[in-house]
Amino acid sequence: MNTQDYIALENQYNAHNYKPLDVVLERGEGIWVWDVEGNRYLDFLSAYSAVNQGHSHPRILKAMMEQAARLPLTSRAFRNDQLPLLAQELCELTGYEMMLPMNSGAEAVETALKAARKWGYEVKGVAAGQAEIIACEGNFHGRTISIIGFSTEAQYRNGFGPFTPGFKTVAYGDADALEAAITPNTVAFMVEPIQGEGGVVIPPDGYLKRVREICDRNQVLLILDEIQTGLGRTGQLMAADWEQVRPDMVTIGKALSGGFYPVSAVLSNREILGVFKPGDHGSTFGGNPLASAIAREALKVLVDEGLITNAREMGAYLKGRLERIESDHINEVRGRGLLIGVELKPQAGGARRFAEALKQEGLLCKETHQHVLRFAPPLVITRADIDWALERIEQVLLMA
Ligand code: IF1
Repeated sequence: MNTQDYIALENQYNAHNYKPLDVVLERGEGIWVWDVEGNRYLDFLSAYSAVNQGHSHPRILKAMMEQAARLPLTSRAFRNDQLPLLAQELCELTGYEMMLPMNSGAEAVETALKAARKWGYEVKGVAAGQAEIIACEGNFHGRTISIIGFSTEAQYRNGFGPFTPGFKTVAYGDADALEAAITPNTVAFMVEPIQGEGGVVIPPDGYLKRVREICDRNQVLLILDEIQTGLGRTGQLMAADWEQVRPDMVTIGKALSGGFYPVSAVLSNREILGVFKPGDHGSTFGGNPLASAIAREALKVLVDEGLITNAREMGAYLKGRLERIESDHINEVRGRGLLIGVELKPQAGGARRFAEALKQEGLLCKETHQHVLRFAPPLVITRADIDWALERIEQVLLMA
C-alpha cells in the first residue's frame, strides 16, 4: 500500500475530526520520521510536545517492553510496584508533595478542576455548588465537554452544548482582569504559562508572579497547565520556572511518557490532593504499572541527557536565526526554548501553505490558528539538525 491507499482507507473508515498533512508515517527515530514511501522528514512538532525525548527512545522502549512482559495493568483495586516509585521520583524531581496519575491531559485537567472545587467547599468554605473557576481567553486545556465549555474557540464549542456551569474567562496576560473577576466563590485560576494552541502566546514579563500574588491574597488556587509547556519544552523543567512561580497544582502529560503511552498527572500538596477520599475519583488505566514504568524512564532520560538545558540553548539558537530571516511574510517570532511560533502576516495567505511547502522540503510542522507556524522539535535536536531545518525554513519563508 502507498500513501494514497492509506489516506483512502482513513477517509473511509475514520471520522474526519482532523485535517492532517497528507503524509503517512511508518517509522520514527530521534528527530526523524519516515513515510511509507521511505521519505525522511524532520519532525518539528514532536506530537505536540509529547515526544520531547525523541521518537522511540531506546531506553524508554526497553523499559516499556520489560514492564509489558511483566505486568501491564492491575487496576487501582490492587497496588503495583511501579506507581509508588513514579510518584516518589516525580515529586522529588518537581518538588511537590503528592501526585494523582491519570492518562490523557484532559483527564489531568478535569482532575485538577475537581480537586479545586472540592478544596473550595471543604477548605475555603465556599457554599455547596457555588464554586467558580477562572480560565483565560484563547485557552486550550483539552476536549471534554466541561473543558470546551470555557474555551473561547467557537469551533471547539459549536454543537457540543449545553456546558458545565461555574467557569468564566478573562483576558490572557492581564493580571488586573483576573483580580477584577475574582469573587468570594472563586476557588481557582487555571492558565497555561505559554498559550501553545493560542499561537505560542507569551504573557508579559511578571504576569505569572502577579497572578501568584493575586491568588495568594484571595485564597484562590493557582493551577498551571504545563501539559504542553512542561517537562523541558521551554528550556526549564516547567515553563513557570522562568519566573520562579510555584502553582498550587500543575497538570503534566504528553512528554511524561516520551510519546510511548498516554500518561498524565496532577502534582500538588497534601492539603489539596487530600480532598480525594477513596472512591471519589479514578480511572481504569490511571497509574497502571506500564504507564508508571514508562514515565519513570522518560523522566530519567530528560534529566540524564540534559534535554532541558539543550532545549534552552537550541531554542535560543533557533529563535535567533528565525528572527534574522528577512521575509516579508513574517510578522513576529515568539517562543521560549523549543516552543516557537512564527506568526505570519495575514497577506501571507495563511500558515498552512507554508507547512505544506515545508513538508515537500522534508520538514513536518503544524500551523496553529491560521497564521502561526509552530516549531517544536524533540529536545534531543542538535545545532547541525537545526541548521539543516533552517536551510529549508528560510527557503520556504522567502517564497512568494
Ligand atoms: C487536539 C491543541 C496542542 C494541551 C494543553 C491540555 C491538553 C493539551 C496545554 C489536553 C493537548 C493537544 C490536543 C490535540 C492537539 C494538541 C494541541 F492544538 F489541541 F491545542 F498541543 F496545542 N492542556 N493538546 O496542549 O491533553 O487530552 O490531548 O492529552 O486535541 O487536537 P490531551
